[in-house]
Amino acid sequence: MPNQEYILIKGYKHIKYTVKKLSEKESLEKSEEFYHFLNSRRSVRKFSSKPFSKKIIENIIKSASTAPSGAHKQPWTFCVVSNAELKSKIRQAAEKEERESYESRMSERWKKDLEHIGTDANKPFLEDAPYLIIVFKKAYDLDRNGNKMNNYYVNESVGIACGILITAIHNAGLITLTHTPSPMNFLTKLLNRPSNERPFLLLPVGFAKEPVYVPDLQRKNLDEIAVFYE
Ligand code: IYR
Repeated sequence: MPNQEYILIKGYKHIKYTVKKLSEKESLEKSEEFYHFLNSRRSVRKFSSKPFSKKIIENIIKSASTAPSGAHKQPWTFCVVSNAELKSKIRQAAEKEERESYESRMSERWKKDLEHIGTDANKPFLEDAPYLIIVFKKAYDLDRNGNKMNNYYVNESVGIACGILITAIHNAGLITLTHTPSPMNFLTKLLNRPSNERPFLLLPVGFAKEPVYVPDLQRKNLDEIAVFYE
């Protein structure tokens, strides 16, 4: 930006920043509206293959990348898969791991806890959704000469970015769900990612295949999730 107001702090440029001022009434209304909007988000497991513009996915990813991160390292890579053959390979590999998990890796108690959600080892959404976003965390970065550069609070940073990603998906009128096949290393191989990147989360993005039903879940009340020290 030309002629942008700035000062130097310890030799580093700091630009003038202003946040749009709201009246208390506007703030209350906006916070309430946003809560209701987010409270209408649900994880949906049945996707239609209805296509939509890649530009929407690009905006969603740019939104996620506004997340704060340790030392502003932005330690993430968002891989977007729309290629049918690759989606099919991902589905096959994920279902193989999931079958193993549901059959022997997950405890009976864990499976019991999941029963009401109705998940199993079949993951058709990995082929049905027009886009899969696979989020990788960067354990470290490499400079031009291949030297390791540290990243900080990587899990926290990438977790926050994924929260914003999910919010941006909902804001665009699309659906997603957080899929965490375990172990996830097959994604590193299939997507040919470098050794400093580790798979973090997989999110199919698209539209629901109507009619769609979701579990009748209740969210915790404020007094169960917050403590006020006044
Ligand atoms: N990763 C498996 C199992 C699973 C685990 C939890 I915790 C969930 O909330 C949902 C699923 C799967 O994707 O089916």
